[in-house]
Amino acid sequence: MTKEKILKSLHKTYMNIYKPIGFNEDDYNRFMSKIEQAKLNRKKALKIRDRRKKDWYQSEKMVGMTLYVDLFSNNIKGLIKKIPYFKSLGITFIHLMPLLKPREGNNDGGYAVEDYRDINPNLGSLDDFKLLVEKMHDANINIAIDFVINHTAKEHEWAKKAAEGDPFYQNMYMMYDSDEIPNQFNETVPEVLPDIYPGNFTYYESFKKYVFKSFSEFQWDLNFRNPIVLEEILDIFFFLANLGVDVIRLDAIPFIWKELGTTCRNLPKVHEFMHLFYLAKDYVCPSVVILGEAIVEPHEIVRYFGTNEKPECQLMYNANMMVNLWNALATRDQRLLSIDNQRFVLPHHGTWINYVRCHDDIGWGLNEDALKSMGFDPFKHKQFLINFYNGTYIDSFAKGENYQFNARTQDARTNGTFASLAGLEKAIQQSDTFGIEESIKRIDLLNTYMFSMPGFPLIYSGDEVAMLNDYSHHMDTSKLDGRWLHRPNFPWDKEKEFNNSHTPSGKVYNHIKTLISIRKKEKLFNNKVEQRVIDSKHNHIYVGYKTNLENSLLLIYNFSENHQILNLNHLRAQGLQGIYTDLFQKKKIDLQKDQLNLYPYEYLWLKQS
Ligand code: OTU
Repeated sequence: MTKEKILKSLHKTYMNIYKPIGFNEDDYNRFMSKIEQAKLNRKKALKIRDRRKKDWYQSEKMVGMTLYVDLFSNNIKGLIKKIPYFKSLGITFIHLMPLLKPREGNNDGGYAVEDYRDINPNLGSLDDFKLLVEKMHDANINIAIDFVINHTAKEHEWAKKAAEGDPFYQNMYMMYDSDEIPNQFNETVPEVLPDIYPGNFTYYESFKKYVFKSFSEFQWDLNFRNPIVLEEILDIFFFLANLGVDVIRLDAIPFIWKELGTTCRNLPKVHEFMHLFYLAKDYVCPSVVILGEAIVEPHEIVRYFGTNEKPECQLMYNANMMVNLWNALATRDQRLLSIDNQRFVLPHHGTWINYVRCHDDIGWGLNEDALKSMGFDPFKHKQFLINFYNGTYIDSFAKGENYQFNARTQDARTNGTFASLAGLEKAIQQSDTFGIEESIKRIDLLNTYMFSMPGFPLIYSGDEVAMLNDYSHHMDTSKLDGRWLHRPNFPWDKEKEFNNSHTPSGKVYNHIKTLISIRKKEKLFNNKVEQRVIDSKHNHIYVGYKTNLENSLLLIYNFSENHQILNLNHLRAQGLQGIYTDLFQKKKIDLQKDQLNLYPYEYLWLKQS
């Protein structure tokens, strides 16, 4: 976009948001003067970084990892020492879980920020962080950090001044004198944490106000109707960008705009804000990438990419594929993956972050229409998945726990590590050697699948060495939230096992290492190359196809623990032919044959040149 075009669109978007609620050119000029200032403040070294290819994050070389600094390496200095670990694996992108200064005690894993302009003192200082970014960049690793824009901790200085009664700061939050408006909101706004922090408001006797809070009591929602809030938030955005951060993860974006009579999720104004963020960052720091965090219905997630004409986020979490993978593992049925993987066309800048597990729970948001068309009752099916993964279902291999169980609706989400949910924990407990082997096959299958999908893979640290659930958090009063089940300390004491392919962690680790090295060498994994889903006419077998002018890749996955036979007629009928070579085992497959026999949980990346 040209400078003139960005400025024109900024004006238009700003006015779309603020004109209908009574703001004018003066407010816009104040907003713009902050943006111009941020452009002047952009550091020289980073301006050079800004010149790199705009689509750098779409490369096949992108392989991500998410980690908590304290759980992984105690602190930032410790993390710098671990750079060789990432290099030897081949990681090129690291998302550091919240590390800005949080409130003390329970802070939702850092998602309750007290000071956005400082680092959590338990992890280090701003200087440590700057050094970390420098060293990571030297090692060709991009850095992402969280920016929690929907809420601050109630200990943030704005919140403290609001609680002291200062109306200027009270207007930065959503505060009400009586329960009249809160009650109206409650009629239509669902609860996020009905179990631990029910309701959407908290009443504070000390300053006699009802305060809007979507999440925990100590996380107060910001009031984006107040343009000062936007200005402050953008100012912090540029402050973070100026620290050299490459990707900024905007947390909980669906929640930032509220309107009476609605669910206060995914409202049209949120999309105007996301476009505004995109334009502002394109103007000030064009190489910085916006990652949106919206774990909502699939058709709502995809809207946060915006369009070619009106871009919003460049990266989004592919939550839909993540749930479909766990569904496929439990049912051995891949059809939802096939259906959903061809549902949306993304704008050019839009890129999925593919993942199997993350620091949050799994919410069972499946494509209900597709389920119905397959003859499943969506409610019963969700109950099956909940019980399968909490391990109560009779034939389940999984060991997980319910999260936010709602007795009225019987609804629940699921906690647990990748390996425990995939069966490794149960098999180890039962000294079941065959079960251990089978669970590793499941883990390898899911990782392989995730690594081959359009977008780029993101490993949740610990999963690369098959970490099991951590039950010790039950003893820690600041970790009462059930999600700590899958947030264990990284097992450096077992580091020797990682490269020992006779142990489960070694097996999983080695396979990931192989995936990374193959993926980085294969141009067909660039995000620009689309993937076509091939109808395998087989519930257990997923087939995908990628091609550019020179080469093609055929991706085949057997989601069952039994041998399966793929009828190659169906592939030929869809225009595929010739001889392919598997990138893992080097075996050759001729599509002229009648059928392909697949081993239990077998995966193939077949290449034709
Ligand atoms: C995010 O998640 C973070 O990932 C969580 O760790 C935080 O607790 C939370 O925000 C509050 O800061 O409910 O299950 O659509 O789904 O923001 C995950 C967005 C969450 C929400 C998402 C939230």
